[in-house]
Formats: sequence, C-alpha cells, structure tokens
Amino acid sequence: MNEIQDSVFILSLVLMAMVLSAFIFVALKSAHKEDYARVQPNAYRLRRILFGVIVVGGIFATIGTTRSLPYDVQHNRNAQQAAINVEGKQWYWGLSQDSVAKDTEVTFNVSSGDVNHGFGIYDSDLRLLAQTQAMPGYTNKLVHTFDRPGNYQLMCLEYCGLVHHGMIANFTVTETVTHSEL
Ligand SMILES: [Cu+2]
Repeated sequence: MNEIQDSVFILSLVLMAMVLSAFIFVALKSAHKEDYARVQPNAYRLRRILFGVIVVGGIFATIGTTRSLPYDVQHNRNAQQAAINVEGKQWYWGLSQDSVAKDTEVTFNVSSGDVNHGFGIYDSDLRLLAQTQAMPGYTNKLVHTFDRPGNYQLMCLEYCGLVHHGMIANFTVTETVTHSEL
C-alpha cells in the first residue's frame, strides 16, 4: 500500500511541476504580441487533441483503478456473516453485539436515537478502518470484515454535545467463534 502511495505522491509532484512550468511559460511569453487570427487555428487544434487525450486517458484510468477498489472484497471473501445493530446516543453506543470472530463479514446497521453522530471503527493503533454517519430515523449499513483478532474501538466522529469525546465503545474480534456470538 505504501508503494502505491509513494508512486501517487511522485506522480502528483510531476503533474504539479508540469502545471507550474505551463504557468511560468505563459508568464514569460505574456509580453510577446502575436496576431490572433494566425495563432487561433493551431491553438484550437491543440485544444481538441488535448481534450481527446484527457477523455480517453480518463476512461482507461477509471477502468484501471476502479477494479482495485476494496468494495467487492468486502462482500465476497467470507462465508461467515453477522449483522450488528448500532444506535448512537448522547453519549454512548448501543450495540446488539460487541464481539465477532475474525474473518466475519459484519454488517453494522447504524442509526441514532437522538442527534447526528459519526460511527468510526478504530483498530488498536487508533487507525480509522471504516466509518459512516449515525442519523436519527435512518439506518446506514456499513460492511466491514475484521481480518485480525484484537481490541477495537468505536468512536464518535461528529461533535454531538458535551461528552462527545467520551462516546467510545470497545469491540472485540476473537480468533474463533465464542459463546456470546452464537
Ligand atoms: Cu459525537
């Protein structure tokens, strides 16, 4: 993953350098006067070509990159499934179940009993793994598969009042199925 991020970073730098040099080129040339009627046809032709390149490149980039999005993996990898109801309230999380076995495809049905909350799942290093809105009168489905056992934390991601910061619930992912999950 880091390699991808590194190459995206370098690619961004290269593209930014190209945009910057275009600006510098235009700024340096700005004092130079040219007959518009003579320049126009060439410029329009160049614009058409560039537009075509961007459209075709965009189609290929879309096809090439959407295939590696993780959404499909969430839904297909596991036989084991669980549905957990989550209700956010000032200032706690009500959970129908607070542990699952690893590699379970968990569907969190997230709602709120009062105001808007943000439902975020963090691992033990406090890395955000998945999140969705917890809204009154509406249920958001968040599908996540925990591939490592351990202690996770569910935290509120949207300021919801005085004790927003205390709106934390523990969530356990076990190596194998335990009694409380049956
Ligand atoms: Cu909150």
